[in-house]
Amino acid sequence: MSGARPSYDSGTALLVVDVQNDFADPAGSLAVADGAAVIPVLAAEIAAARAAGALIAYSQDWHPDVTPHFAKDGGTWPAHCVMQTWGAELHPDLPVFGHVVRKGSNGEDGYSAFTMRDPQTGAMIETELHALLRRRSIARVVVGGLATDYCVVETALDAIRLGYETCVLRDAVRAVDLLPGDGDRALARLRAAGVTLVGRLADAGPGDSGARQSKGAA
Ligand code: VGL
Ligand code: ZN
Repeated sequence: MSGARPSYDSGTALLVVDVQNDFADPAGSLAVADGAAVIPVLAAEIAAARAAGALIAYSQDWHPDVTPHFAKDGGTWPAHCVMQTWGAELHPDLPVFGHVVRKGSNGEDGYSAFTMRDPQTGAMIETELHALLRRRSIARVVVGGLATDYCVVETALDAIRLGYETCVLRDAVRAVDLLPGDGDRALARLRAAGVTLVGRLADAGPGDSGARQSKGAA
């Protein structure tokens, strides 16, 4: 699976990570710079995946009002993706054809669509995603969404750790970049772990015009 576009078949799953209003809409509480730009790219991938009979799964960050994930409760983040609120909804422009996997509903912490951490015991808990992919005999996963340096990187690292051939769509991810360069460092971690990066757009920073760059696909 290399080159500018992944190929889809019934053994491949497209994982659309956290394309929710709080991340993708500029008015969201944890808005990712240029986050909505992933939507048309993902829409094309979703269409290609559907046409080829691939599985499509969407993850949704789905937090209670009070969770150690939020700064006000001892964690890192402003409140975001609180279940049953506008911010937690998948972005209205995202075509949704497939399973939605919610994570964090019981106050678990973490970023991956595959695993969550119990804040009391520190134990890792699986979401239903791995079982779903196994049930469908999925061997390869293609990942895009938000944000590169949190949920995308952790989801893709879990995928390769679980034995899936894993590729990340560079044109369909954007980073939080709490520290400048976090998104690029996440891509480097992915490459080092054996994840294939496809597409050509570098992780666009605020000063980037959004023009395609020819840094070359990894
Ligand atoms: C995410 C920060 C906090 C993400 C989720 O989806 O990347 N980032 N919760
Ligand atoms: Zn979150």
